[in-house]
Amino acid sequence: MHSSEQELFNHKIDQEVRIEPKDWMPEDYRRMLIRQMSQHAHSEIVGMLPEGNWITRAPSLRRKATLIAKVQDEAGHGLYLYSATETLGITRDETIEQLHAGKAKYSSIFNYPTLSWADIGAIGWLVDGAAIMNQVPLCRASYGPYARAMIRICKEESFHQRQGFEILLTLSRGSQAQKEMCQDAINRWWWPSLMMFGPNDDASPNSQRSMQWKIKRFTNDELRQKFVDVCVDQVKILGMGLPDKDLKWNAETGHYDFGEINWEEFYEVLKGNGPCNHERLEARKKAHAEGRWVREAAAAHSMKKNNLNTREIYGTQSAK
Ligand code: BYC
Repeated sequence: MHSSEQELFNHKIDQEVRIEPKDWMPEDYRRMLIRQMSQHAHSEIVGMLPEGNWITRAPSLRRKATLIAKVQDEAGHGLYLYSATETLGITRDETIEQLHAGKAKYSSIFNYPTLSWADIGAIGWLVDGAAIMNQVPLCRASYGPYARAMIRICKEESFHQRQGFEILLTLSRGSQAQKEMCQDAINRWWWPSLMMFGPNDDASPNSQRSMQWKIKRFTNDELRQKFVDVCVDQVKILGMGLPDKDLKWNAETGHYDFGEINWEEFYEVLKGNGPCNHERLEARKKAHAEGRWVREAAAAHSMKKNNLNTREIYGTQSAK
């Protein structure tokens, strides 16, 4: 028998038993999840913007249809994650308000511009590739609703990663100008993709507790290293290079060593000073304001439908 709720919680974490919304949980665990999950949800939604930028300019009908579907998937990911976050006792309105007020973060990567069509390929290959590396372990996160949402998200992300790689593969076999466009996109997205994994482990204030609670299963540096190792092989298939002169195989560690990340740039982006921070936040606020009538109409419709259902039920009962 367990003498306290805290012990029962610890026992569940030890035994890999999922924590569910109505279970007792420490306040700090709840807060840690709300922070990470809501920021994750915001990232999915803000992440639609750089790619949405290319829907009207996709080079063929097939590319356009695929890109629309991908951007739509990101909206779905955001919605599952907002719903999963709501199970922790915060409303969707509150989390969105935190984003719009600049209090909640979203992934640094979405503050960079998409300058050419090749960027859509690079986002798929590198950004979605980094996302998968980080998110597959989250399918085993200790909080049930988060882990379950991640399963479907990861399936869709792996399709996204492949469509991005295929865009780059096509460009890499094209004209000289297309090859250059491909290399240029890789050069610009490589370092920001490495930053997606977060600060180095010794500068990551949340990692230790998150790992103890089995929310995160690997540290930021562990996942970043796995990602680098995978990309070094994949870039060879493209016949392209990665923009890092320090990248080299280390037989002792069995991994690729890589150069120093520009952490000053990372923290500037986090502070709101990246190339597109202002633009992204304004776009979200505008969309939210312009979508107000849709939310109100949906709420009114739902209320009307519920009233009708209630009447139908009462009607049946009174006829008995
Ligand atoms: N950008 O202690 P740390 C996608 C913050 S969506 C911004 O290591 P933690 C996609 C961090 O929040 C990709 N902020 O934190 C979508 C913390 O600040 P606070 C999003 C970052 O949580 C559409 C502080 O720095 N994926 O892929 O242990 C289209 C210290 O960090 C970043 C997720 O959200 C960053 N890169 O670890 C295409 C995955 N890194 O909150 C693709 C879920 C760190 O204390 N999240 N910070 O003020 C996670 O796995 C973890 O939250 C992180 C950070 C690994 C990101």
